[in-house]
Amino acid sequence: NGDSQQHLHIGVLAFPFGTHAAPLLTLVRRLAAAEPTLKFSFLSTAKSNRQTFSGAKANQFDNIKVFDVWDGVAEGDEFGGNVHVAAGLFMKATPENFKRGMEAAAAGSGVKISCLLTDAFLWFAGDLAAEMEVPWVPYWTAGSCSLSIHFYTDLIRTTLGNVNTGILENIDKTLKFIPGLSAVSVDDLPDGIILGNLESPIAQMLHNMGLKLPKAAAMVLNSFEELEPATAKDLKSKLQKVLHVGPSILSSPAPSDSDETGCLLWLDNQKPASVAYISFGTITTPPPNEVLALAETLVSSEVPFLWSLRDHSRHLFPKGFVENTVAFGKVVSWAPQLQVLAHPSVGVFVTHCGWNSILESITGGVPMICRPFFGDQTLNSRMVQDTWRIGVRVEGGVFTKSGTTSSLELVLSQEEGKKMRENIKVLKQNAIEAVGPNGSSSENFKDLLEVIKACKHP
Ligand code: U2F
Repeated sequence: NGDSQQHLHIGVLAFPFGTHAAPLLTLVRRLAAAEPTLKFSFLSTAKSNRQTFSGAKANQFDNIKVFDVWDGVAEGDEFGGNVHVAAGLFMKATPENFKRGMEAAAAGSGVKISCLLTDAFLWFAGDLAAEMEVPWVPYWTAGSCSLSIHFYTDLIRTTLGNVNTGILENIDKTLKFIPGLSAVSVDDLPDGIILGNLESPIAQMLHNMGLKLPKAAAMVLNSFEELEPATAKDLKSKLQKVLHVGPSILSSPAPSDSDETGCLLWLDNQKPASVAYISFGTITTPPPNEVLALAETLVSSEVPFLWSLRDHSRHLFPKGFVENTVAFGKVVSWAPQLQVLAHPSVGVFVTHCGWNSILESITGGVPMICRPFFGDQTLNSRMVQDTWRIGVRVEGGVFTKSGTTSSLELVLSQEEGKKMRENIKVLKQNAIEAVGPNGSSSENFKDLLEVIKACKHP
């Protein structure tokens, strides 16, 4: 009842890198708005909290409190490593940093924590929740396809072998033995499943996560069942509860980004479905030779383009690139991507296949040219090309002038590109229906709310 709900306190543990904390907060805001009597404590590193709650995204909920936890960098140390190193240090600081944070949160509010809602990466939260005698609800910020890979890591290793035991010869290298993944082959798997370093902090983290998932009271995903029906069905049959509640961009639209760089105005002056929008997410810049090849392709093909590239990578452009392409191209250091992809002038998205980018491309109705780099991206690009048929991997796998030219031509001007647009329209419609009244994602969200409201103090 309402009275006991007033005492429900949900500990929210974020993974502070890439596009992870922001989608988790989006989910928390949606829950906090749906049930104002619930109290949420949002725990992440100081740096991540600063970014997540900056500017227009400042916390406006009385029932969400924000707590900083230690990032694992020794005090006084100047951290100069990349995001992978930072993630390793952070994981070493867990779960102690989160335990301390939760103690502070409980002491501050005078209410014990009754449920753990965490980024699924934080696999140890399953044990922590058991220790605290509260339910664990992990949130996977990507697709079911990649979640399934981590759930089945041991099965994949025993079926196909691995870099430590030797990859089995003369066998079918596809993942036909996993529902929904028949188009996926060994080469599409993230590093650390059967190839690469199986002992890296990230590989171990994801392997552990896969093993812990059966402990989750409910597994929540930012995807919709209709996109990956076989995988969704399979995971539902294996785990306690699997709730696809996305795409969150449709179910919980954020206030529009401001168009400081004039991208939308610029797009207004372009022809319908003519522009290549180029972005590789928040972590990656392609290697110098590939930036060069992509830039040279744009110069010679004169395909209108909008390229989001951080300022520190501009030196990778060929000399005079920005000036020489000003008649048909625009380079910005950050674009309001969601609105850009929803703009009718955009004809193709050249992307690294981060999950948020894929969902934004689907809801924008824009086919993709994929150049994946790490993690779930290669697998996502396989699904885009061969399961959903809403894009292609860039010819040759990396940007070369000839390969990129023909991929652009294929998507923007050929029959295949048109077919991709039609396919993506169907998925877009499915996504809209999923978050609409009685849609699968709407129903799953109600279910999630019930799971959380049913939490009891130990
Ligand atoms: C990690 O992905 P990234 O953060 O690199 O990429 P996305 O999931 O595609 O998210 C990028 C977000 O940043 C936004 C864009 C997306 O919401 O709209 N953005 C923007 O607004 N303007 C810009 O100029 C550029 C980007 C990881 F690397 C992936 O493998 C995972 O799939 C992903 C989710 O877990 O996290």
